[in-house]
Amino acid sequence: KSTCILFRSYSSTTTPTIDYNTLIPENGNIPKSLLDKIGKNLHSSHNHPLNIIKKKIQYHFQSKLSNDQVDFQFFDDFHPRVSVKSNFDELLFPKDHVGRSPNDTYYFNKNQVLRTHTSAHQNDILRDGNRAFLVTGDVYRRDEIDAVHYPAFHQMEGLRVFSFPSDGDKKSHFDPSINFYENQEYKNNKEVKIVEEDLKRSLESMIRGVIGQDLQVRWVDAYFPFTSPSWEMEILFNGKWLEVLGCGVVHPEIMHNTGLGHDRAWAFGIGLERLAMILFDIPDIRLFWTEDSRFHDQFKGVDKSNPSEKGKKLQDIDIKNIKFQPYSKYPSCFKDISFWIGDDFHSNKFFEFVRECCGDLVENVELVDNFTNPKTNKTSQCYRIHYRSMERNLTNEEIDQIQFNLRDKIESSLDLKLR
Ligand code: FA5
Ligand code: MG
Repeated sequence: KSTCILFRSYSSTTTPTIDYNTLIPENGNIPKSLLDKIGKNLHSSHNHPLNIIKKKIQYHFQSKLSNDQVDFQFFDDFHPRVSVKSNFDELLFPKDHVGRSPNDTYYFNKNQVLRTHTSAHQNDILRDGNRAFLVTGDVYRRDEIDAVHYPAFHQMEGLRVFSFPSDGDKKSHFDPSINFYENQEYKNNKEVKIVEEDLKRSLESMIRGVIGQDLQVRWVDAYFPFTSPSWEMEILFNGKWLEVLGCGVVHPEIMHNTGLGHDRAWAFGIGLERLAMILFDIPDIRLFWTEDSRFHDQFKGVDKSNPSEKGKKLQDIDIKNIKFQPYSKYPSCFKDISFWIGDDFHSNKFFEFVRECCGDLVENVELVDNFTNPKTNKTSQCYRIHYRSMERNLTNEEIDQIQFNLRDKIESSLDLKLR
């Protein structure tokens, strides 16, 4: 893994020749622990750090950009159950894009998923006639387990449409014979360049407004099926470049399909946990889901607005340099588990099974050994499961019991044989 790409993202272009549809179980692949997250709406919970971040970004777009006559609409409560059409097809994901794999995405059934990103709402909102908006919501991805990865997290999507004075040519910009991901004439087009500049300027000013004026920012070329050209923004944090958002100029085919073929637009998608972790020094992504008052008390009263007064102009929230004070780091302990894997084994299924079976006490799961017997061609893997509670000391007996339960159930659920 490279140092800056901490998330497996939709910028990956690997295209194995698989029909993912055939891999989707009839009753879906969503564990109950995740279904329980739906409706928690942490991003709308007053004084929750994710709510504070959301409002700070909304405030920024509302106040800083409203002088040039754009009124950003805010959408905060779209349900995370969306169609495959919205999440992938209308965003021009190729049929064999790895993001569609049920190893990466939670499916209710062949046609409906837990949205994997807030981009899933772009097309509908554009079709409804909105020209500038922010959408915030919980998103879900099957992923590895550690301090910065959790299968449920939050994103904010931003999009803004631009019209250019027509030179009499009323043709849609979309042309199926042009490869907009590569075409240089398109990428160097004057309007596209203007949109690019506005996008980068707006996002740099937003991120500095939220994190700090002296923040160092850089742009890295990226690929997303639904934008071209595309970039990722990285910020320098504790000496390391961290990816915080993906963005780009909306693909002309999407503009065309939503009735905006003459216009251009920019769009971005930003992860809220990552920003909140930086801003408040929150060390572990699981803390966002805790109900422990020692966590929530630290953010009480930061947001002075009255949650019942909706629709009022937002005030910026002064976080007064609040830093999360860990209320004690209880010791961790680890247990190893080794098994022979079959062809159908996928590490994400294992991570998820561990999460499902052992709950949020699991802090981290790491592969510590991978061995293929040259004679039998069988592969054995050993994973180390680190346990830690955010709230209390764990006893050895308790962890033994959890690990025993895991071993007891795992063979009948996953394609593997314990060693
Ligand atoms: C997307 O999800 C695109 N929809 C972003 C986008 C929108 C591009 C509009 C262009 C136009 P990506 O998978 O890179 O891209 O995720 C975007 C951001 O979400 C990341 O930069 C990161 O901040 C956050 N993120 C992604 N995966 C995780 C994860 N597992 N845990 C926490 N945050 C994550
Ligand atoms: Mg990314």
